[in-house]
Amino acid sequence: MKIIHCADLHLDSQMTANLDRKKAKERKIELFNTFGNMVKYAAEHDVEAIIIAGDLFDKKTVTKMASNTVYQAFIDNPDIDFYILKGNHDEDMFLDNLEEIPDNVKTFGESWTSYRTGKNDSIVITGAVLTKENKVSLFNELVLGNDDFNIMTLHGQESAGQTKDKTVVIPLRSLRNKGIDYLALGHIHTYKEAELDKRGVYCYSGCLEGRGFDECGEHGFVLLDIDEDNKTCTRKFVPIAKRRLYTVDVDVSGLDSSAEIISRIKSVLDKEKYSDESLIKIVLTGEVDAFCEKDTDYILKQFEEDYYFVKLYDETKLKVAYEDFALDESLKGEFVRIVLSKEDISEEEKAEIIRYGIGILSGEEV
Ligand SMILES: [Mn+2]
Repeated sequence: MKIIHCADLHLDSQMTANLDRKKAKERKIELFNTFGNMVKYAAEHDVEAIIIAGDLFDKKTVTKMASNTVYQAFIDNPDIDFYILKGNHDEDMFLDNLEEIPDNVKTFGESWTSYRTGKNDSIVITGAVLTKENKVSLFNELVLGNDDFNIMTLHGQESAGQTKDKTVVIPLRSLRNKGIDYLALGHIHTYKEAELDKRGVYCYSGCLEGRGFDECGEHGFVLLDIDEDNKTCTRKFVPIAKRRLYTVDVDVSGLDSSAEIISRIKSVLDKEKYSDESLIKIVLTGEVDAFCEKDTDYILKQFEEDYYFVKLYDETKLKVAYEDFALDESLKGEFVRIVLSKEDISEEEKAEIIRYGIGILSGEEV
C-alpha cells in the first residue's frame, strides 16, 4: 500500500513578506496548486492514503476559497483517505465548520485515535493532537500492536531529552521501543529522516512549498510503499514545489566597483544554474574598501529579469586602510586621526564614519 506523508502546507498564507501584491497573490495560488498536484500525483500512482501531519492551513480562519478547494479535493478523490492532524497554526480547523465530514477524511483528537487500513487491515495509523495538558499522559497511554505496521503522526518540535520548553515537543525518548515503524511528523519545514529505534524511523516531510528564505531548497512529500506481508516499507522523498528559494552568498572582498561586483555575482549564479522560476536572495559578503563604489539598487536591477524574484542584502564589512590616511597631513588625515582616537565608538562605527567622512571630503554624494 502506498501512503503519502506531507505536512505544513500553510495554505492561505498571504505570502507578502517578500513579494508585491500581484506576485504574493500568484504565489498564494501556487500553494493551492501544489497541494492539488500532490493529490493528483497520489491518484495517478495508486496512493491510497495521504497523511497531513499538521498546518494544512496557515491560520485559524480560513477563506471560503481555501476551504472549498480542499473540500473539493476530498470529494473528487474518494479512493484516497485523508488523515488530517491539526497543527499549531490551524487549531480551529475548517473541518469543524463543515456540515459533514466526508467518509474518506480521518481526523485525530487529543487522545490517541487509530485507524486500520491496508491489506488484512495490518497497517495502523495512529495520531493525536499534542497539547500542554496531554503531553505527559498521552505517551503513558500508548499501546501499539507488535504485529501491525504502525504509523504514527504528530505535530511538534522533536526533542531528544527533557525540556521545559513551552512549545509542544515530540519527546522521542517516550516513543522508542513502542512498536512504531514510521513516525510522520509535522512542524519543522525541512525534510529530515532519522532513526527512532531499532524498529522505526521518524521523519519530517517539510513543507510543500518554501515560502520565505528560511525555507530554501527542495520541498515536497514522502512516498511510503509498504509491503504488508513482510511489514517492510520503502520511502522516497518526492520534490513537488513549483518554485525554490535560494540564499546565495557572494564574497566581494577586494572589489572596487558596482561593475566588478555585478560580474562576480554573475559568475556565482552561472555556476549554480538556478531555474528562472526561482526566488533568489543575494548576500554580499567579505570586506570591501571604504572607497568601493557600490550601488546596491543598480546591482540588484541587473538580476531582476533573470528570476521570479530577487533581493540583495549587503552584509559586507568595511576594510578601512587607516594607515593610508593616519599619517597624511591633509584634512582627511586629520579627520581619520580624530575618529580613531575616540574611545566611545566601536570599530565598526568608526569604519562607517570614516567611510562617509572621506566620501564627503572627496566630494561624493552621500
Ligand atoms: Mn508549520
